[in-house]
Amino acid sequence: MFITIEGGEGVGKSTNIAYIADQLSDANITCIVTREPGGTPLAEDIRQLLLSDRDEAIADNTELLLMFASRAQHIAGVIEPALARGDWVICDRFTDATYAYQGGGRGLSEAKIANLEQWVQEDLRPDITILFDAPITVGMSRAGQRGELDRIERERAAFFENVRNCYLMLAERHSDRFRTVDASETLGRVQASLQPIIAEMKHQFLVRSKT
Ligand code: Z5A
Repeated sequence: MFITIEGGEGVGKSTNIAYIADQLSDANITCIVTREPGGTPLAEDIRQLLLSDRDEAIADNTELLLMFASRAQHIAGVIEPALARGDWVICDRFTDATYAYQGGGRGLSEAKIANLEQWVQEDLRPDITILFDAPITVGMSRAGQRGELDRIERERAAFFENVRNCYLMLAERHSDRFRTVDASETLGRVQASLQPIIAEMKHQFLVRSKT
């Protein structure tokens, strides 16, 4: 299975990915955890280009193309080989983040993103996407406690409101694969609400093992 984890800044994606991976590995499901932008040495270099500060403004189209350049490398080097081996992949952000940040946040057209998605990914799409949703003030205050903010994290509140609204719209549109979790709750409650989703994944593992 190809599982993607989405949501705004500081909502708890990394914290809960570790929890989900532990639960799956306890059920003898071999999974790799990876992230975007990044996931291979070259893709991590592109991440640095995208997130570090520079005097020259990055044009919106450049940002979009770098996201997909990183993704193309990540798919070829990590995601497809893992899925071909039969491993599960848990990816911290994927193309829904592009729709949310470059589409919802920067205002780039959905059609442009959809073209790149088709070109770079062909028929690769996530099987399940877990959206960690919280009011932006919650995630920003959690992320802010970690210290220095990167180039995208320094955007204005309106940008992040648009990102959040776009994620919620995607969850509604793709309700077959999206599972939305209220990430504003305590960690204990968030992990309790992950239980039925993890149970669903384990069930899928049993079904797929038999076929
Ligand atoms: N980006 C893009 O624009 N387009 C794309 O296509 C892609 C990405 C793929 C890098 O992503 C940036 O790239 C991101 C979008 C853009 N930009 N921004 N801004 P990233 O995933 O590396 O960055 P991030 O969203 O900022 O992730 P993060 O900061 O690592 O946040 P997180 O993983 O969701 O949160 P966390 O580290 O697990 O938790 C944050 C803190 O909160 C931590 O101290 C936890 O202990 C605490 N925490 C977690 N859960 C709770 C609860 N429930 N209660 C209390 N405290 C909690």
